[in-house]
Amino acid sequence: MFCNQCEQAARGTGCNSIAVCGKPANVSDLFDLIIYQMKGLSFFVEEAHKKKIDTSKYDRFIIESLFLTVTNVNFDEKRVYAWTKKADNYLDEISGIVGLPRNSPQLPQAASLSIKNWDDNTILKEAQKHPITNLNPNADIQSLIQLVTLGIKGLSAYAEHAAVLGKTDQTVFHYISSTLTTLLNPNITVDQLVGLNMKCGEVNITCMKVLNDAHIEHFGKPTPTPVYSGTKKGPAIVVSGHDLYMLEQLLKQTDAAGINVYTHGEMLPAHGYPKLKAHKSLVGHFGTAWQNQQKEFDGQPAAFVFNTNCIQEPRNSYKDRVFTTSVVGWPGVSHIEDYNFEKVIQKAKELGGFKEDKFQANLMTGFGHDAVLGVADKVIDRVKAGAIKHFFLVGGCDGAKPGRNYYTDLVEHSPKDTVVLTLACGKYRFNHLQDSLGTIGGIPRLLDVGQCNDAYSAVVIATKLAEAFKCGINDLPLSFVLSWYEQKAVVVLLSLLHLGVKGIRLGPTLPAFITPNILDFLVKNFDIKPIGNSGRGDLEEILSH
Ligand code: FSO
Repeated sequence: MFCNQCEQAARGTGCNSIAVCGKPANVSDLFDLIIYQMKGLSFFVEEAHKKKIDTSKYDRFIIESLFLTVTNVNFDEKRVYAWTKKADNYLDEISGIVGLPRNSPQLPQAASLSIKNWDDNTILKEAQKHPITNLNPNADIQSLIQLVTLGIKGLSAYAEHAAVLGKTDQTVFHYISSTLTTLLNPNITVDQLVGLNMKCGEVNITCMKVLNDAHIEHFGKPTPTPVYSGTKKGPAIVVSGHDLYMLEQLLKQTDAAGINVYTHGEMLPAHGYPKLKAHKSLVGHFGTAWQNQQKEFDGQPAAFVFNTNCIQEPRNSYKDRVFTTSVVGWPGVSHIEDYNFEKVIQKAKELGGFKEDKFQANLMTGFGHDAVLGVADKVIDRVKAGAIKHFFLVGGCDGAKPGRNYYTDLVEHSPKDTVVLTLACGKYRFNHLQDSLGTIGGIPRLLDVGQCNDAYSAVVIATKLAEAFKCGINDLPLSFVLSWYEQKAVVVLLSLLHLGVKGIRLGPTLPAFITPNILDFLVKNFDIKPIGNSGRGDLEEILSH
């Protein structure tokens, strides 16, 4: 194996025996094979388009497969081996539909490779021939191939969240299948790849809009909502991930069962949606960001459901009460296929739940673009009056590295005439500071816009502010300070670059798959910079301009 797709890449270069995230070497190799198979499947999808054949079944399978390979999603080798076989069946099926047998000489190898009747060992050996980290001898081309491939993984995750809610967009599917097919060309050029990367960012904005609309259509517009963080006496289920549809299905079943349901990590923004908070069993929020789960779940008398990333190895003290849904997997952990949460409810009852009410804090969430733009006049007045001097978007992923205290430092020391918008799990570095940060004329200084996919809301807010002040986004008193960890953050970054946002500060370290030349390109064209040594130092620099 060699994997450098996330911010934890060992020694800043890559993991080559067992991954820092805990992914075994064979699973990492199999992920490479799945990407290769998806390139083959994309080739057939493109052929099917030429013949006007409906490809929706295969489009959906491609995004699910790529989502499966995102960091901290699936660690279960049995399910991953089975997935490679499933992919092979899809390849067989579509080759029949488009009338191109898999042994046709004109097919690319990714489309003709058949693993039918192969044993696990043979599949693994084949997987090792297709590392996504070594596809092109030119390091810069290789770097751009990885950037776009990882961007497509993140895009696929968002497309799958929307698809679960019944919303899809052909632009997204067409971009993915045509790009994966183009990546099969060994003579692909730097210019082509730069274009594909920028397009990935553009298509992701469409995708995040589709997801945002799907959330609003299904659950109502999020509104600012205080969330009880802590525990309440009684049987408990804690839900971690991003999938609001899964949460809704669980809440329908727990309302009648007398079980308390808590959000964890990226599920916190669920409390802002009217149709979700109407459920009486949704009682509050438990814990903080994904990387604290082992400590926070240790020995707790609650059942835990992971509906997307980020899952970590469950300790023995709670492994028996962990459940996964959708593409998430951990070996030896129960997987729920059909939104029937009877087993989870049963487990929560058996465990008895928390013994007492233990309040920790009130966390505010639900400042989506509708809520923020609802007070846009007030915000604009405060800016014109000089009461708000600067906006920061401090968002992205949280992670385990110590350098992430930078984000706490920056927000904690942001001057009283500044407003911080935040999104994704990186908010846990500072959302406990909400009360001490206070308000400006009734507007909270820290606004939680939502999950990482709600970067769309942040883009809408920035665009509307720019319109109100008759300027471009880069002319606003707005600075982007981002933290990244996995591939959804990669695609959000590509979206910001597509919008022409300049001067983004990115940390805690730069991606291992970016070469010095590509970094130079990003610096020259987008003025992208690594975060400095301290949040305070960067604050001073930002505000001095
Ligand atoms: Fe975080 Fe994990 Fe949402 Fe990521 S929980 S790290 S960018 O999966 O998706 O923000």
